[in-house]
Amino acid sequence: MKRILRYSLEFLVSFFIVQFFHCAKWFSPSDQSNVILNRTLIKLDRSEQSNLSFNTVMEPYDTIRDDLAREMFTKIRVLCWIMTAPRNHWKKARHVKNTWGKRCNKLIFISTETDNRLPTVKIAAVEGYDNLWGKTREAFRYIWEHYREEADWFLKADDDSFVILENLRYYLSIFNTSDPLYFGHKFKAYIKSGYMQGGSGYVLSKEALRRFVEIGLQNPTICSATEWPEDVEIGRCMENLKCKGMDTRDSYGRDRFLPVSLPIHLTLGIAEDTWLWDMHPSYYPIQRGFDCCSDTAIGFHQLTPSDMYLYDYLIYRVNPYGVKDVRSDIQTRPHPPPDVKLQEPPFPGPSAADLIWLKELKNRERSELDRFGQTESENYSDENFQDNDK
Ligand SMILES: *[C@@H]1O[C@H](CO)[C@@H](O)[C@H](O)[C@H]1NC(C)=O
Ligand SMILES: *[C@@H]1O[C@H](CO)[C@@H](O)[C@H](O)[C@H]1NC(C)=O
Ligand SMILES: *[C@@H]1O[C@H](CO)[C@@H](O)[C@H](O)[C@H]1NC(C)=O
Ligand SMILES: CC(=O)N[C@H]1CO[C@H](CO)[C@@H](O)[C@@H]1O
Repeated sequence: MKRILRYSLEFLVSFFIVQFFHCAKWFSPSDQSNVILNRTLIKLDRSEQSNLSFNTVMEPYDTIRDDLAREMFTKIRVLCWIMTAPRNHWKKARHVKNTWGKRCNKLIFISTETDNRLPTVKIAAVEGYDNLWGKTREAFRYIWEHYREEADWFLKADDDSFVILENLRYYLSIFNTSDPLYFGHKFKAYIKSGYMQGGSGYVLSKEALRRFVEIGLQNPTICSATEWPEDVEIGRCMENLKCKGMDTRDSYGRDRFLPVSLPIHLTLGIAEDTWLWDMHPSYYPIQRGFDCCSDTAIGFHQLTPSDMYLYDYLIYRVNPYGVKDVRSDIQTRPHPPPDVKLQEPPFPGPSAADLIWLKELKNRERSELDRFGQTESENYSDENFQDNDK
């Protein structure tokens, strides 16, 4: 009896030791994650050969299980156009089509070269980062000419943006597209009434788009024909055309359009991204931690192509078992944003003392995050996934 007990005990101990190393192997930051990522890459490459991701019919309803979302899909029609470039058709844009782009009522890729695999709309503009404004003008002109009857709202996004269309429709449901409105994350520099940052997407009402194309594009004193960052230029144009740049925060002041990567919003906060803070401060106060971001968030920015699948999976496919909707106050219509009448002055930014405190915090947290990043994800980068064009 004693011997049996001893053997059982020994077996149990060795079992746990083996399991421990087994687990440790999985959690070790070395090769394992690479292998997993590599498998994803191989899969993506195969779909290139088999045309899987490009030539499939878009079936938005496949992804919309909820009756309410389905109803919103038909009532609040959103045309999405994606600014892309020839070298990114395959590298980035197709991943938008494979993920969130499916949920737009109409999805259009604007580029300077035809590519039937996406497909793209080729517009007559010079390619290049310095020429985005020219591309934007031509894109909106094309969309107004060809698709004005097919949508109520017109979203511009990049090939590294992610948009939750259901939350966009929910937010837009309190507005009238016959009013001259435009929406996004508002920055306060350059333009008196602010402008919407381009990366997390911005949205024009039909009336704003009409004014832009029929009035603005005819008159270079209203909409400049010179090259400046496109989001600043469209902001200037919107101001001149008396289109209102709306507050898109939720009623708790949390952002719905998130201009930098989500991990930054959730940890350091965008005020501590000095580049952003010095050059392009936000119009409204911003918050960090979970209060940074609304539970009805809409636009995200700075995603790698693999992030598209990560977001899609976490937002649409995972359901924590036994948890339906943790929010008790979700309304059939959203509460208006805090500054719905656009009377708040621009947020002055932190005081000098705050800035010193922020700087210390930033150095401390960034070095902690960097250390974490080095051990956990240094080797996640892969040639095919590098975002090296900005
Ligand atoms: C990834 O796959 C390629 C071949 O497809 C191979 O050459 C490379 O060594 C792999 N990398 C890792 C980290 O497994
Ligand atoms: C991919 O599409 C092209 C053009 O439509 C076609 O010629 C080719 O056979 C397709 N490849 C596969 C593997 O289906
Ligand atoms: C939207 O505004 C237009 C013009 O101002 C008006 O005719 C229309 O009835 C409004 N629609 C709704 C749903 O309020
Ligand atoms: C943390 C980690 O595993 N880093 C490795 C990443 O890849 C380089 C080169 O392949 C290694 O030298 C690092 O040790």
